Amino acid sequence: MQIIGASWLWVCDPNFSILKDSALLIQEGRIAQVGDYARLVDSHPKAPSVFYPHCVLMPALINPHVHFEFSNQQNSFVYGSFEAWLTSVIQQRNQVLRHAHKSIQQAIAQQLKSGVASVGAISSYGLDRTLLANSPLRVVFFDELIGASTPIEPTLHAFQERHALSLQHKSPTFTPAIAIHAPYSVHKDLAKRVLSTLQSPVISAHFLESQAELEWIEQQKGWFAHFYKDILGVPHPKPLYHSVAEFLDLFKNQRLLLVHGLFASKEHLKYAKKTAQLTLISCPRSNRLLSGQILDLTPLEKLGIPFSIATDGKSSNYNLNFLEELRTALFAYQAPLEELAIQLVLGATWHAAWALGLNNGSLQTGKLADLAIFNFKGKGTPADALHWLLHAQKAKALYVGGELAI
Ligand code: MCF
Ligand code: FE
Repeated sequence: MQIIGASWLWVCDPNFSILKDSALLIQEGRIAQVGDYARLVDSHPKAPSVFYPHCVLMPALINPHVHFEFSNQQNSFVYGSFEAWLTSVIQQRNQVLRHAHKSIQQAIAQQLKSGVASVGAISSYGLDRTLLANSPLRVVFFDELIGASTPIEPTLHAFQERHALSLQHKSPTFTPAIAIHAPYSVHKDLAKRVLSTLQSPVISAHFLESQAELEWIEQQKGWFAHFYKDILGVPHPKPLYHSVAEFLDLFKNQRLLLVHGLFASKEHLKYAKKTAQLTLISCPRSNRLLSGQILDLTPLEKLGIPFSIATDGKSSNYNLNFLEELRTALFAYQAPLEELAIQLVLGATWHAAWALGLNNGSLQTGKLADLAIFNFKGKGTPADALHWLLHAQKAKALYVGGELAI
């Protein structure tokens, strides 16, 4: 049992409640009580207690979409067009993936330093599995399925083997899950076989990240025809799905993270929301570098679709600093400033926890004691979120399941 308190406590519930001079009573890695610091100490005199003055105590942040395996990438991939980027990935990825060990460890350290305790890690090859399983991070580990060719069996068996290795690491801080790479790269029979034979508590998929992807599915033409013919050597390529809806039907009633969605129409989003338990994951720096666009939040707001921010991987970013990613979103997205800052904080806590199916992301009784503490002289008003976001550089302390991680 321990008591952790601070000058300001951000509950990170949908009302963005702020408590002054408050604390958490922590028992067996969970929040047992939330209340006034002095009163909690009085009523539990034997519990060790710590108070962080001039600080904010909030749920540890959650980065729901990272490709750790590409942490070595600096200037091997081409930016400025999604098409040029994807071509360069096909050509250069082997050299980028080599000797990635040290840079993966640095990327993990960068998460912790930015106050991130939970990640949604997209793993294409399993190179990051043991490093993540042995790290202090709470990880939802998405083995990513990719494969457009038939017969599907060789890819299916290789994936089953990769996922079986992940299942061996299953623990309270390591949840194996499945990612379907994208509509342009995963054969529907393969996706269906994987999703019907393997359980996944949550599914992640890249979705309508480029105009070319939309044109390929909806009009069966454009750059992807050239990509399949000339780069992958497929003689008569056809899209792998008849429509966007057919891709989304793979995920009926599942907890689903759709990543990017830059070229999704309101109709696509409406259908996705109806079909699955949806969260939209937006990666503003990756989107700027690859597709040259920033997500429009208006349709999400109109449809009541929750969103969270993520860094993506160094495959499409210059670092994995989650606080910098949130700040980029603050400057790039069109929305009233103070309210946007609150929504970005809630996206990184409350909504991201729901998206990944984690019992954290909010300082409420029963939640896991995954906590971040930052230096911050607040005023206790809603504008605090904005001022914190503008200046936050690194966490002063980070707890995962009540244990100090940094
Ligand atoms: O989210 C970005 C851009 N969209 C698609 N894929 C990736 C991203 N960052 C890394 N990737 C990986 C993906 O997991 O790049 C490869 C896959 O391994 C592209 S397809 C060969
Ligand atoms: Fe990605």
